Amino acid sequence: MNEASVTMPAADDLAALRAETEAALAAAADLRAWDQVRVGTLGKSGRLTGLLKGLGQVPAAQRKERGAALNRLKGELEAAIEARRAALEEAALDARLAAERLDVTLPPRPTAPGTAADGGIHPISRTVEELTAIFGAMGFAVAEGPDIESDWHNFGALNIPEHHPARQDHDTFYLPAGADGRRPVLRTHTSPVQIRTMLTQAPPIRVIVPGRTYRADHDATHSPMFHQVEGLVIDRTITLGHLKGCLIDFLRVFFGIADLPVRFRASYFPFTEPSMEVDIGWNRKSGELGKGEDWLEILGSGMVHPKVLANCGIDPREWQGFAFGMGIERIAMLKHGMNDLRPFYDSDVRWLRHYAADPLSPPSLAEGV
Ligand code: 2NL
Repeated sequence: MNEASVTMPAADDLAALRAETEAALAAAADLRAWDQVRVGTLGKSGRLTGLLKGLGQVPAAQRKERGAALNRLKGELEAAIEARRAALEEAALDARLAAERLDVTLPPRPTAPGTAADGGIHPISRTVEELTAIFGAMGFAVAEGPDIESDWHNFGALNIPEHHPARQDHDTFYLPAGADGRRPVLRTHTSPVQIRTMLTQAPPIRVIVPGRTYRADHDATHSPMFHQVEGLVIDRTITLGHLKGCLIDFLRVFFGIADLPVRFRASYFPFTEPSMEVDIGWNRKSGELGKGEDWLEILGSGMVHPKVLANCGIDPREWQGFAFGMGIERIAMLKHGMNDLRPFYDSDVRWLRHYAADPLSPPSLAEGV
């Protein structure tokens, strides 16, 4: 190779390489084509690499200038190649985003009944959702607490005396005594959560407490584990009138019967004074609610006993209020015409399918519960 042939492609060959590389980059429609241009230019046997390798053959007089021009071109081509990669990647991402766009607001396609994809809300959960919607609209918050309780939170603070039948072993699940010699209990009602609420929150208080409860009892209408909801309202001027209005409204909305007859009947609980059992009208023969001459006991209620307030550090001369409690299985059974409590916990998929609620239609007061 004579000197002339090496020195001849001076500026021209570099300009041509730049133009051709830029054209090839512009023509590269995807990252595959782009990579071919990159390797063909900067790779081991690439065109620019070849020119750089040939630098040694360039006469010393021109070598410096030629080397500088090649390095400039290398920088320019590297920048152009990198810019094209970024543009192609962005275009590829845009295309994917357009192609894979999801409308997360679309309802799911209906599945054939009974296919594995079907999911439903258990009637206990659904009933808790309904209770929460109704009492939530009346300004109640939901409170939660532990299932394993101290004797004091479950009984003592509630003015339930030492000899009360509810404390007997046949009603209450006791756990082995702890280091302090006291036996914890599985809570027999959700009242200890209201006790904890009064101990930690200053009045006014307006809470409902849905949750699991435990009693040593098992037949068609009793389960050793069941669910209760209790409510508690404490303020300066809360009266029996508020209790009645609140519970009448709740029962009529929950059962969907605008003129449901509701009766308050004097009763006794250690933690309320006065205490009232609440009945709704029904027809015992047909089981129909709201019609007929018969009364069905549905919940217990009363004005919170001053001793219970004092036990929780609330001054009963300044604050008063009402409380109530009911069984969740029981009101769910009445609402849906169920006659046995046990299937709630059997996980029989036929029963679940029959009574499950649609997860995509949570209860709303606007549409009716
Ligand atoms: C029923 C009766 C009731 C309460 C629960 C309560 C809670 C506190 C203070 C006062 Cl912390 N009362 N709860 C009051 C009256 C009745 O439940 O038959 N439940 C199934």
